[in-house]
Amino acid sequence: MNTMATSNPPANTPGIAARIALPSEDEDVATLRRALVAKLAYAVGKDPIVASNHDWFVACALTARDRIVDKWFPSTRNIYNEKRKRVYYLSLEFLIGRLLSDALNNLGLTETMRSALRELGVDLDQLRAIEPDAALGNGGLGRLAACFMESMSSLSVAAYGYGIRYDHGLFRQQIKNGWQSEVPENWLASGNPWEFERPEVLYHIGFGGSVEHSEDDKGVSRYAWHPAETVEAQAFDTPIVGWRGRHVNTLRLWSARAPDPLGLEAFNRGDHVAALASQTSAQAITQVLYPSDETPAGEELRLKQEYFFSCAALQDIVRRHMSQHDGDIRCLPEHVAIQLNDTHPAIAIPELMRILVDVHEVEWEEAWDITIKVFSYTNHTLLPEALEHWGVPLMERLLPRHMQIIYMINALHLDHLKAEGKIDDSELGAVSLIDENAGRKVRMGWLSFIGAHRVNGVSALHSNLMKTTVFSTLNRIYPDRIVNVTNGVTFRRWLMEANPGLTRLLVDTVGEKVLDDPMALQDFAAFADDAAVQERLFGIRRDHKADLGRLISDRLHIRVNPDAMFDVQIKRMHEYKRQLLNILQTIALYDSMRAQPTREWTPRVKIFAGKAAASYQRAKLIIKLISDVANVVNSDPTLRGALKVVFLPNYNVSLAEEIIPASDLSEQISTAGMEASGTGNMKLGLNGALTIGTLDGANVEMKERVGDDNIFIFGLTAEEVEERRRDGFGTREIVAASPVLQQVLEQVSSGVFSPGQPDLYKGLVDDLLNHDHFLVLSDFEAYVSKQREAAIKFDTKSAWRRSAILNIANMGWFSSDRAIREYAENIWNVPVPKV
Ligand code: NBG
Repeated sequence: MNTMATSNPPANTPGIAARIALPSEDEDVATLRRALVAKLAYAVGKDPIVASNHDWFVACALTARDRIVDKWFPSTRNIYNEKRKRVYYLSLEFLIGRLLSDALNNLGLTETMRSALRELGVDLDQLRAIEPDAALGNGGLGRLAACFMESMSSLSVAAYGYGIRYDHGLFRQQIKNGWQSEVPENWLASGNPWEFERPEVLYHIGFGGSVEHSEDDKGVSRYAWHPAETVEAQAFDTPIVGWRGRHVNTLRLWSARAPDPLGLEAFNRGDHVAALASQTSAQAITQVLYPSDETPAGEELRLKQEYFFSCAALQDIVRRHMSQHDGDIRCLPEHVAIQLNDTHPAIAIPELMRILVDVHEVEWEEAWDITIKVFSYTNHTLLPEALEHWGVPLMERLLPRHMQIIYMINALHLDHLKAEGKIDDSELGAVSLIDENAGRKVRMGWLSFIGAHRVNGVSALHSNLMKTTVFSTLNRIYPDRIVNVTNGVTFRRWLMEANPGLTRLLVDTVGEKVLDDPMALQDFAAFADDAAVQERLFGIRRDHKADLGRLISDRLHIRVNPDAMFDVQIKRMHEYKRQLLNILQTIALYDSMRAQPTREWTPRVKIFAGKAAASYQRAKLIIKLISDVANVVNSDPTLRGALKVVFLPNYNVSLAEEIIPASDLSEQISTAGMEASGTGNMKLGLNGALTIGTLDGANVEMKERVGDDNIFIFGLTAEEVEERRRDGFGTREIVAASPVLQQVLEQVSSGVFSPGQPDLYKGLVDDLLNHDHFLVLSDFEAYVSKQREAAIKFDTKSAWRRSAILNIANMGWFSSDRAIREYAENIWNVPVPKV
């Protein structure tokens, strides 16, 4: 037995680096202190005597950034000198959250910085909490992009991230009387110390106008696009430092502005508003993430955003390539791999064709060959409503040349398939890039598929379903194109920074190698039955639960018992994720507790957090139901605190970092076949939570790795879901057979939780009974009985703890480092340097 593990240091003192000398941690406290004071004076312009915590945060971030920059230049120079192939990750979302802990942790400076600040009378943790959370993403897709950026830096893959610098990002969620409302997120209000503004990196982005056709001397048709409107894309660079400061990549985000910001003639005429109109309309492009696309204007703005950043990125990529490779555009695929994160940047495909054919006069066939070799595409969802389609009239108006190119791609694609005998006439409609069914629309998913050499899903199940559902015909025609890369998460953020106590325990038990090699976590399995290790682990976890309890009490004035099971569902609010199933089970549990108040119930805290899309009324109603149930349950004295329900507002990355290390039970209960992967499941498992979930997304692979005894799997499989949907739901029979369910539905429907508005949830329940598309009722009993099993196991401390250890030990494979290696090898064809 490892005796080190039995020593019991204070569970939650942060900073593994204090005990583990990292190579870069050679800067001493005094030097750093001097650097901080100098920054405060000369960059922030404040005297330490009057400096606020925010001033110190900026000084601290700038001090860290200097050290990142010192590593940034050599990284960039190496890539350049070695003529390394670069990866370009195009994403509408980069949900990076706060960066201070990432920077300090990866530089190995956390403890030195803490001490330097302490000598100045400043507390590092308070500074961390001040940093605004960069909400440049919505959910898993955006957080994945952020984890991938960090892993690419950690693995020294030469990479750029390209996206949008939203002034307001995703909205801030407020909950008033149980209802969600949205207010703009002002993350830039006090500046952003991490970024470098690049006024000189500026590209023109055109919209609208006309296409001029001509013939050159050889009689070849040439096309020139003359846009009617131009906006400027200006770059802002954020350096992303990898683990141990080995390598630094760039996240380049674009901000929009008008080439002519002030119409002076109008201004002098006294029409001040008109004078600013072009600036306002340009800036609208980079105001918010996911502007509502319910109106035609909103739809147009969304397409403008997508073209805006794709076009700026491509101009930047091509400029860099041409300057480095003697103006030879034809060797682009040897030096450039572009990953399309979902279809949002799919317009980059016709844009590259336009650059190649119209600007560089490459012949069509060769241009198409180059394009396919350069691009690859990740699909993140099979939900039909999320597959982007742009109306042909809108495309023709906004991007006339691109529409022509898409028509051409389509015609050649269909001709080719027919000539090769790969499809017959009846299948033409299914593979065409233009959907003729309900108004003519461009299928961006199809465009991405045929314009990329690899198309990947994000879990084994999801990739297989891609082959058999949405992309079945295309997959038959191009059988090697779809590959799988199961998602991963960066352990630097989700283990080391979010849970330093656990990190230290892992170092003490399995050794320092665990900091560099996530697979070394496997060795932790040897401690599964070690009582001392169990004790220490659960001491650490209890401290996190107490912290989260304080946060809940501060924000919501609800008191929770840190020894209760923290049963957690944190993710976007969506019907397929089935927060509704969870709250119905909560009501059933509440009913049982009230019916038998003297029984020894496993105390539970049900924790929910997540945003609903602004226009998604049903999801907002489910938030309201959770809040209403919380009000009733939390104030019921008969329960004596055995059950609490909490909805934490404004879920974001930093809130996730607080909740995850404090979670016991991880709710991953989507309707099977609908969650592409999930990544919260991995983060929670890594921190020692046990999963209750369906056989969906990456849960399937988690089950294979942690073993059936260490995960609570229930419910219909993806195939069974399909069958149910085909053969009818039989909801009335299901309800008739379950008195518990009957009672729960009756309570919700009759207004027990909404006495002021007794009919509020009637429609919700009626819909479940009539058309339970997400199979909430079908899975209800199985879920309730798994929840009972989970409670029994929770009460058997040693069994639960053993499973928690085995979850942590088997999560190594779900590191985003593994995922990035797979992309590098199977998709991008770039070497991953050995460290
Ligand atoms: C999400 C899926 C998740 C998946 C992430 C990252 C979108 C459109 N999709 O299951 O719902 O984990 O992508 O791949 O955000």
